[in-house]
Formats: sequence, C-alpha cells, structure tokens
Amino acid sequence: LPPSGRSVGIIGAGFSKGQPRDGVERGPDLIRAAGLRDKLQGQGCAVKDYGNLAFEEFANDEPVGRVKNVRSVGSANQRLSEAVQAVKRDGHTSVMLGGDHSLAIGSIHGHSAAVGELSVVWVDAHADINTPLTSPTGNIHGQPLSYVLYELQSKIPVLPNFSWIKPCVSAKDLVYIGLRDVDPSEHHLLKLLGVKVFSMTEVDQLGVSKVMEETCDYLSARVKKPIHLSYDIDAIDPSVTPATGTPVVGGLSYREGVYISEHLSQTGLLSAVDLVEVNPLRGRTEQDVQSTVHTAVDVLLGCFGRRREGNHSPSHRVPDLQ
Ligand code: HAR
Ligand code: MN
Ligand code: MN
Ligand code: MN
Repeated sequence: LPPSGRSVGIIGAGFSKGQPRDGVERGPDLIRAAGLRDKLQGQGCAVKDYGNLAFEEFANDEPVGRVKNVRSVGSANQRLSEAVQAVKRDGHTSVMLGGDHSLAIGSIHGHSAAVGELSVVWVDAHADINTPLTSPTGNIHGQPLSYVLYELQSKIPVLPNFSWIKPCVSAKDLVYIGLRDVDPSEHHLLKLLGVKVFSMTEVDQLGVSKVMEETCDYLSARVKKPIHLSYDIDAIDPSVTPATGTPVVGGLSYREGVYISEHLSQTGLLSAVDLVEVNPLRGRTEQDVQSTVHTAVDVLLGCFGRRREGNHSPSHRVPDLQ
C-alpha cells in the first residue's frame, strides 16, 4: 500500500444522454487535464486510470412514456457497472468521473455488486429520486435513485436495457446534503421513505461540521457499511461552479464543499466516489470553466486525504542545518 494507504481507480464516463445539454461528456478529460492523477500521487495515493468507457449508440432510442434515451442510458450504465466491479475487485477506491448523474445507477449497482450493502451520501442541489412516472422532464439524471432503492422497486416499470438493474440500497442508508431544488413528487417520496435530508436550510442552521458529524453518526448507528459518495458539482454554489447544466442559487461554499469530502475521507469507509455534471459548455467564460473544474479536483483530493493544513508522509525528515 502507498503511504496514505489509499489506492484510487479512475473511470472516465463521458456520457450525457441522461439530460439534454451537450458538453457534460467532456468532464472526465477536463478533470484529468487539471492534474488529478499527479495531485493524488503527490499526496501519497497509488493511482490507476482505467481510461474512458466507450458507449453503445442507439439509432432509434425513442422515449418510453416520458423517459428519454432509455436504451442508451441503460446500456451505458451496464458497462459502467462492470467497470466499477473490476476496479473494486482490483482493490481500489473507485472514482467515476461523469458525465451526467444518470451514471449513478451503474456506479452504485457495480459498487454494491462487488462489496455488498452500502451507505450512500448524495451531495446535490437536486434529489434525483423521480420515478419514470413522476419525472417532470423525462431526463434520467433526475431519476437515478429511484432505480437503486429497494423501497421504490414496485414503482419502476419495465424499460428497455434496464432489466439488469437490481435495487441494492435501502432508504435508511441514504443521506442527502445540499438540497434546494426538489420537485413536489420527490419531496413526497422523501417523506414517505423517511430519508435523512440535510438541505441547505440544515447546512445554514447547523453548519457543515455538525451536518457531517450527524451524517456519519446516522450512517454508522447500525453497522459501518462502505460509503458511496455521489457528488453532483451543482451542489456547490454557481458563483464557484457555474459550468454545470442545472445551476441553482444558494449552494454550498467552496469550503463547505471540500469539508464534506475531507470529513468522509477521515471515516476510512469511502469506497466509491462519483463526480458528475461538470459541463464546460455551460460556462460563460474560461474562468467559469476553470473554477468549476478546479473545485471538482479539490473535492476529489479531499476524498483521498488532502488536508488544507498541509500534508507530509510518515517518513518525512527535515534536513539538518549545514
Ligand atoms: N428534478 C428535475 C428532473 O427530474 C431536475 C433534475 C436536475 N438535474 C440534475 N440533477 N442535475 O441533480 O428533471
Ligand atoms: Mn444530480
Ligand atoms: Mn443536481
Ligand atoms: Mn464522522
């Protein structure tokens, strides 16, 4: 093991058909170009980059009911699930660079197929728990949790290329942080299932450190399960991360956003991370794009032991004078 004891397996998943805006497929290469690998190695991680997944194209991917690009999304997520399983079997913490948030379906499925029961921490402005029938838009990036939660299995119709998906997460093992744009049907589902939610109101009320303490206490109250962190960059305020498809005012500060990953890193339970919805074509300036990408990288570095006070390896020696 490397000095930090952490090894990271990176999967590029430049998939965008869970939503209608071009550009989010460029996320993985931009995050790599900002130096993710070197920076992780510089803080003592071993890194293996598994490259970018290739996704199957579907010529006639007509909507099923209201749901868009069903066949493409189903197929892409099946490939991603297999890739995450391979990364976990190789012994790494999985880092999936999106792409849009529909990819959480395959990432969570693959993670759970490899390690069993999970805790899921969902950091997002949105709840992404619409079912195919409640979705106001038909975009699958607003629906991923409905496919993986046991409790919603009966609400999910048969969809092409979705039959491989097995629900694998219990509503009591899910915590949200950062919500501020939740559809009425989603709000109903969250209340019905009794899901633990720290919306931006709770972040304001308690402060991020108490939110993280309560998140970890809640998730480890029964058994300590491996943590799946699904981080939508739009959880952070658009003044910091504007290059994303569905920005919402009133988000996490840069410091709150990074604190969440630092805290989860210290649990020692972080087993897979998704970083999604970075879309360079949604930035108005190069500065917008750089700020978004660099914040995404800093969130990821925080997941793997970076401390803002500075880091040194246990073997570090200060040279004597003269
Ligand atoms: N709730 C809306 C829908 O279902 C919007 C989802 C928006 N986008 C995301 N998800 N970026 O986190 O379509
Ligand atoms: Mn999302
Ligand atoms: Mn979102
Ligand atoms: Mn904790």
